[in-house]
Amino acid sequence: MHTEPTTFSAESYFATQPPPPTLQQDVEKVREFILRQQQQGRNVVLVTSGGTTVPLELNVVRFLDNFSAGTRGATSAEYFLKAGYAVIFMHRQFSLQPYSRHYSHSTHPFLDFLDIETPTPTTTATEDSTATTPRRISVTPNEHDALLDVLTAYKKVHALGLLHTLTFVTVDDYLWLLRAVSKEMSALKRRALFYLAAAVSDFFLPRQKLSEHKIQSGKGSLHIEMDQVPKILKPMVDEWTPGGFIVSFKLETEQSLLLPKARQALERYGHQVVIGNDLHRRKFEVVFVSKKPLPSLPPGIQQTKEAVDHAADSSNSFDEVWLRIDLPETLHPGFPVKEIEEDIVLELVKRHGEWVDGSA
Ligand code: 9Z3
Repeated sequence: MHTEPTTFSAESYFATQPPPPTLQQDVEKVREFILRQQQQGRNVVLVTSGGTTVPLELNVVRFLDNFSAGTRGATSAEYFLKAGYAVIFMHRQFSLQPYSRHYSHSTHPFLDFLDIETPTPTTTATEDSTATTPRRISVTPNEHDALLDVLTAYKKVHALGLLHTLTFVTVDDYLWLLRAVSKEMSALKRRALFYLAAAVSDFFLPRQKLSEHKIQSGKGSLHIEMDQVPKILKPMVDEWTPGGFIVSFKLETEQSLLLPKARQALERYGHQVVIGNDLHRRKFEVVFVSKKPLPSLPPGIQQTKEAVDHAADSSNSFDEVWLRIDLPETLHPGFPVKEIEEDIVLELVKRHGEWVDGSA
């Protein structure tokens, strides 16, 4: 059966698509977390991370997914915590998380660097004495210091209650959670920072068009027409969290599209920063795109029409700052010397600081 595509606005989307069952509980915990941080005068950043799925069936057997492992989000969350922010880490279930990301089961499995200490045999040892001697584990010496640093930071963040974690799986979970958390964060006004690094599907299947049961293969090929996910940045900026400093990411695979698409997003949604990244260069090169402020004038003096027109001309109205880090080609080809997220977060902390104190 062919059905016409539906164009969803944010409003019609939330009016017709059901919320995830745990939304209310999640929101209450977020509210408590924000209140605690507010009482301590902390800035709070919402970091979204990892990919969203699009289920093809209600009793879901198949779904559409994307490549994101959540490295950008998990790494950035650590640097925000280091900079004194409280972090709401909203991530795709089972994607990388701050701190534990260093010991991912696929790239750096922790069992590989734990040793079992062999008990020293004594003169009176019987055959089964080792079975009763408490066995201990230790960390391989060359991993010891790095683990100690990670563990120290992790324990401190948890003892101080600075990290709150939320999970999503589908794009619907993501949209509902994002709206609810943004509204809660509006209580923080300018102290709220949004760092939208999750890889969000552009297309989805609304509940009304989902097959209830597993799609059968009997008919040969499979044709699916998906609807466009509503653009939620506009209501986020205008209604959900006025005053918040919003940073979105723009991902492209064609380098030449990066700047035009980033500028277009800023024009359309009116938020503060778009960070453009190319899929293959994202670990060592990103571009910060933001609107140029109008030149400041003495109090009481109006902007001239020329100044406003000049800024409105898109070739004049954007600041574009590239952040790049070196690649030590000879040592580890393709692997940067440091994590680019360290520089991204440093730059954003500076810009958000200016936003909070009103100088931006
Ligand atoms: C990003 O561009 C992130 O930097 C990556 C990080 C997903 C590339 P990894 O998780 O990758 O470290 O492997 N995120 C935003 C992607 C996105 O969905 N952007 C939308 C778009 O490009 C706009 S919000 O249209």
